[in-house]
Amino acid sequence: MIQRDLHAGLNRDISDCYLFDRADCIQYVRYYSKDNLGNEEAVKTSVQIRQKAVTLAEALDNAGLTWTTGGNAAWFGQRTVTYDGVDAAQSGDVSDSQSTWMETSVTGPGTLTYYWKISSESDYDYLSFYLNGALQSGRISGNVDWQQKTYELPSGNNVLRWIYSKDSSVSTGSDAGWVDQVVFTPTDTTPPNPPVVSGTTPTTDTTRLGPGRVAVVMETDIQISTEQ
Ligand SMILES: [Ca+2]
Ligand SMILES: [Ca+2]
Ligand SMILES: [Ca+2]
Repeated sequence: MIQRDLHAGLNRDISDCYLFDRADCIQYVRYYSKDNLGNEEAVKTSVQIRQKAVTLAEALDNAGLTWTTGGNAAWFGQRTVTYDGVDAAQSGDVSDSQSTWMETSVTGPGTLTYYWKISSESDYDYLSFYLNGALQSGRISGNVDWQQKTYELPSGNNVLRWIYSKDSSVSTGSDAGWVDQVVFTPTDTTPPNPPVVSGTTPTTDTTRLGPGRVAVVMETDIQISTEQ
């Protein structure tokens, strides 16, 4: 005799997540039951709305930059804690004595700005910014709401790295750091065009002042302009 147990052996068949709008996608989930002979039967289909994954480039609003992430966990894009109301990068989930970083590089000179925020154990678990391998002053810990940072970057390649790092014990708050709106504005180093000098060929005017005397007048118009 076939006995059907709707709970034992219930398994799921999950479809692709079909794009629903910019942030969400729809996924179909079909549930099966299995009888005592091993036959499966679909018992329920449901629809779930899921958030589409956010890339780091999307989250940090700078598609022109290439982002890498590593350490004991990966930074990721999310839409829950943001400065711009849309998306931001969040540090990966790490344990005591671990760290997680994300990195990109830009060609200077230029101005770098970004926003960051942290919720961590104050004075022990930090969100830090490294420029070309050097820790920059003003790392944050504890509960610091969104604040903007600005750096003047030297010429050449600049490696930008954000690290969330924990000491050997205690986690408080959300135990995470966030970064949003990374903007790099290169300094315009193109030399200005040299001034253009234009004018008429000098003319002479010879006037007799009297017997044997001549005054020579030379005239020209000169315009100096700078083409932008
Ligand atoms: Ca974005
Ligand atoms: Ca963003
Ligand atoms: Ca700690």
